[in-house]
Order: sequence, then C-alpha cells, then structure tokens
Amino acid sequence: MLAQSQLYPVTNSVRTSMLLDGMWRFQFDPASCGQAEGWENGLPASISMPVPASFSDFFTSHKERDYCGDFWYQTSFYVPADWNGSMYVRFGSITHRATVYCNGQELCSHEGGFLPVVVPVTAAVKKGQENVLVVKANNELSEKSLPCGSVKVLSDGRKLGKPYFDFFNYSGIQRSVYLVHIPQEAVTDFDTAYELQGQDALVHYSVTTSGDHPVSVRLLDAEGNVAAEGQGKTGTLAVANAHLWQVRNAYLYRLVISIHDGEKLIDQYSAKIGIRTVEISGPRILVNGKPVYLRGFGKHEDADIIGRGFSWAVAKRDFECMKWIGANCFRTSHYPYAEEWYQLADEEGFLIIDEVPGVGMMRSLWNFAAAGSGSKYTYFFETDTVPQLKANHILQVEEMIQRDKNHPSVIAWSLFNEPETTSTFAYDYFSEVFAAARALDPQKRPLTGALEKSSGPDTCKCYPLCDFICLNRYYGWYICGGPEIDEAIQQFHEEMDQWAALNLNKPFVFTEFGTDTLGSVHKLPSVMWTQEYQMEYMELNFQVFDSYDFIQGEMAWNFADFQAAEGTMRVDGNKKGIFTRQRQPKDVAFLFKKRWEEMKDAK
Ligand code: EVA
Repeated sequence: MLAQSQLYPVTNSVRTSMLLDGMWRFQFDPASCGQAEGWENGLPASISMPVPASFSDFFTSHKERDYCGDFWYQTSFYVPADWNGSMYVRFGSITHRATVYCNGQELCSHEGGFLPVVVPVTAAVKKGQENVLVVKANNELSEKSLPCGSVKVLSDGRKLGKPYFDFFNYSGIQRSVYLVHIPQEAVTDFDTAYELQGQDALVHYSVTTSGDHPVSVRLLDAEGNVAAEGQGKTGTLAVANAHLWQVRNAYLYRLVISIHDGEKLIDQYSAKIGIRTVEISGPRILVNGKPVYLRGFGKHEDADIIGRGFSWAVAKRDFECMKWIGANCFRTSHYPYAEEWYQLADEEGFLIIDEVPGVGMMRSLWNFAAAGSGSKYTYFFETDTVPQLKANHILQVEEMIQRDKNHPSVIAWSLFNEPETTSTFAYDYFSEVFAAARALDPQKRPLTGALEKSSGPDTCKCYPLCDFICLNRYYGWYICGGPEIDEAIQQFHEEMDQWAALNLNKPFVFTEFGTDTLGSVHKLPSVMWTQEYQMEYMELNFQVFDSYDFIQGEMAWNFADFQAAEGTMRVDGNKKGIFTRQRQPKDVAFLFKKRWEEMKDAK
C-alpha cells in the first residue's frame, strides 16, 4: 500500500484542486551545490520555465538541451485562510527523481519519472499567505533506475546522459501540478471489478478512507440517474440492463463515494468508470466476452517544442488521427503516460496496454538495433545493482497499477520492453515482478511484456510468465532490409512456425514492426527510408500476421516520428512514424486506414 493517495484531483463541495501550471522559475545545478547553498529557500539566479513541459527544446544551445544532472524549479502558491483539512501538492510526474520543499522545509523524495509525486504540505504551509514551493530534480540514468542507461562524464566535467533506449531523455516537470485541499477524513483509494450476468452486471467495489465514518456509494448513469447504490467500504452493486463500455463505443458511469457523519457530508470523491470485462481465453483476447483484434500503435509522449510535456491539444490531435485511421488501441511505450491520456481513452473507447518504464535492460551500443538483429549481449540481470533495480521496478509497477487500475481503457499491464530474457537470472527477476503485479490488480488484467528478436521461441525464458505474448519484430528493416526483404519475410515465417509448434494456446500481438521513413522521400523502385518501402514492408508484414490464427493484434511502430538520442542511426530522431512528428499522415497511413476499416473487431 502506497503511503499517499494516488487519486486524480477533483473539485466539489468538500474538495478543492487548484492547478499550479504556468510559468515557473528554473535553474541548472551542474555542480550539485544547490542544497549546500540553500536553494530550497529560493533559487538565486533563475530563469522562467513553463510547466508542464520538458525543458530541453526551449533552449538554443547543446549544453542546455542535453543537460544531465541536478536542476531546480520554483513557484509560489496562495493558501486560503479557511482551509482546515489536509493539503498536498500533486505532480503528475517529475523526471526522473525529485526532492520537494515547501517554505524551505524538505517534505519528500520520489524516484521514477513517470508517475505521480504526492507531497503532503499541511504542516509546512502558511495560511492566508504565499508559500514557496521548490523542487530539486535530477535526470541521470543508471542501471539501478528505470529506464536504464548510464552517464558519461566529458573531459570538461560535463555530464551526458547515455540512454539504453531509443527516445530522447526528456526531463523536467512534464505533467500538471495541483494544489489539493481535502477533508481531514477522506476517501484515499477505491477500486472496482466487474461481472457480467446476461443483460445485467455486478460491480464489486472497495473503498479506503482515512477514518471510520460510514461510506456510501452511488452509481450514476451518463444522464446522472442513479443506477445502483450501496453502503459500506466494500460491496457489490447490481446494475440492471448494464450499459457496457465497449471497444470504440464507450459508455461511462460515475461512481460517487461519500463519507457521512449523520446528515453531514464529510468527504466525497467521484470518478468515471466503465463496466467491462477483459480476459484471455485460449488464443483470443476477450472484452465483454467477445474477441477483439488489436489495431493500433506503440506511441510516445513526444511533440515539437514541449518534448514530453502533456498537452491537451497534442493528445486531442493524436486521438483524432487514431480514430481516422481505424485504430482501437495503443501501448504506452515505454512508460506510463500522463493520466489525461487514459481519461481520453476511457471516453473514446480505446484499449491501452499500460507499460512500466522497464526499458533498456540490455547492455549494447544501440539497444534497439542489437535487439532488432538478435545480436549477442551480456546478461543484464547478473550484476550487483539488480536488487535495487528490481525494488524500483516493483515499486513502479505498484504505483502504475494503483494509479491506473480504475480506467476501463487499460486492458493489460506491460511489465517490460525488450529486456534480456534468455538467462535464468532474467527469469528469476521477472518472476518476482510478475508475481507482484498479479497480487495488485483487483481486476486481474492480463500481464505481458514486449519481447525483442533474441527472445525467440527457442531462447526466451520469460514468455511463460506472459498471459499473451507481445513481439517486437523488424524483419525487413534491421534484418534483411531493402533488396533482401523477401528473405526477411521467409525468416519471419520460420520464426512464427516455431512459435506455432510450441502450441502455447495464447494470443500473440505484434507490439512493434516498422521502418524509418522520411516523409519527403519517394523512389521507384523503393529503397529503404522511402515512403514506398514503408508501404511494401507493411504489406509483407500484414501477410505474415494474416497467416496465423493466434496472432491477435498489430500495433505499428510508431504512431508518429519522435525525438531520440543523436547518432548515425537516427536522422533528427526516429522516423518510423505512420504520421510525421507534426501528426500528418505518411502515405502508409492510407494503407493502414484501408486495412483497419475493412477489418471486423475480431479477425
Ligand atoms: C526502433 N525498436 O528501433 C524501436 C525502438 C523501440 O524505438 C525497438 O523497443 O525495439 C524499441 O524503443 O525504432
């Protein structure tokens, strides 16, 4: 059980949430001297910095954009004199770790850059006055933290982050920040699980509060009519003629949880929920008992100027593009996204494979390329730092499930992306991570992880842990690209035939396949990097997907072009987008649209 409530902030008659987004103050601290010099009381030479956003792409020099080390943020907020409950500041995330101070007092530290940081401030704030909020953050990568990487120190002493992953190490306060005031006795958590019975549904619920007063719950339909009511911290609501949350046809109820002292309302929290079930049955993924074929993307939180900062505008455009192309799902590769993404997916009926930042667990120069071609590497889970890495991994799984468990859009948890999986060390490591996850989800959603090329049918020790199997494969790109593409497809079939021979009786989903493609380049006959090649590659991949009944999903890499670390393999970022970074379709987008629109929900 996490110490702080992860509930998304709401405002109602007893709770207030104030958005602290806007222009904050900011200062780099390359010598890590801030603490010794008392910066927690106020930054001595700060510049302005928008929140939420990554700091990198505002700058015009390499040193600032690629900054690695400590950096500080500061803002101030007013606390009304009549606030007598509990107060906390809730950051959607701070990348990758942070210590938070209020009025100079150190209040909490948090590890991990993609999940909320909840800071109780009740004892530190001055009521009826301005209060100073300071954050010391750090974006260094290591083999103990998620995602994995290292830091290179250059001869002038400057640090440079060396990601073991293929996306830019965007950092900062990248999600919204709220000041929240809640009653002393409050709802701290809730969860639901569903059972369908003909036209009706049972909603099993459980509520946690910080006190002993009685709890009641009401389920409101989309028009606000009461669909069911219950008393007590746990119980079951019977919903007659339940309106189900369906794939791309969402219906949301609102669960209203109240704590009363006699007639007096002590606290109230409400959230939208969707009644639906998810299960794996043989080689099928079932939503509400019906098979669904996953059509979608691996995505990134990534856009011009704001980097990994959350923007309602970017999210809106992304959903419109995904709807236009006929998609029904996405994976939050390679980290949990801002909560607002899930809220939109709940509304739009999109399915999400929610991924923990377990990426980069393989040591190689270009992990993704080594992964793609199946080249050898040293065992990652054999070193001294593994116990700490594992503790971090499990903590982030816990925080992710705690945060996202009530979203109907979330249909599965992905616990890794492309780690080394061929050693018994890897199996032992992931057995513990999977066991932790299984114990945490009240809805018992399927667990999985994305496997790269060297995690093959004959080598991978970890696929038995997965309820359905996710493969990232680049036959025709990293393997036998260009003129050898027919050879590549033959090898692809050979691998799939080997998987088929194992008779696993589980669904397989392709969570990555793609080619870097420059939106401006055409050539006939095609060559790699042209739009024509991306089309040919996809057509051949589709043929493979359509040849095996157990393949139950295709999630192209990537939804859009995105920024990555510089290198000879990347042309101003990764260009495998089906859309450009500005969210305009490449030619191949029309191919996907035709295929996906002609597909029924199930294959
Ligand atoms: C790629 N391949 O090479 C992708 C990476 C991704 O961006 C992978 O999972 O195997 C990775 O992060 O484009």
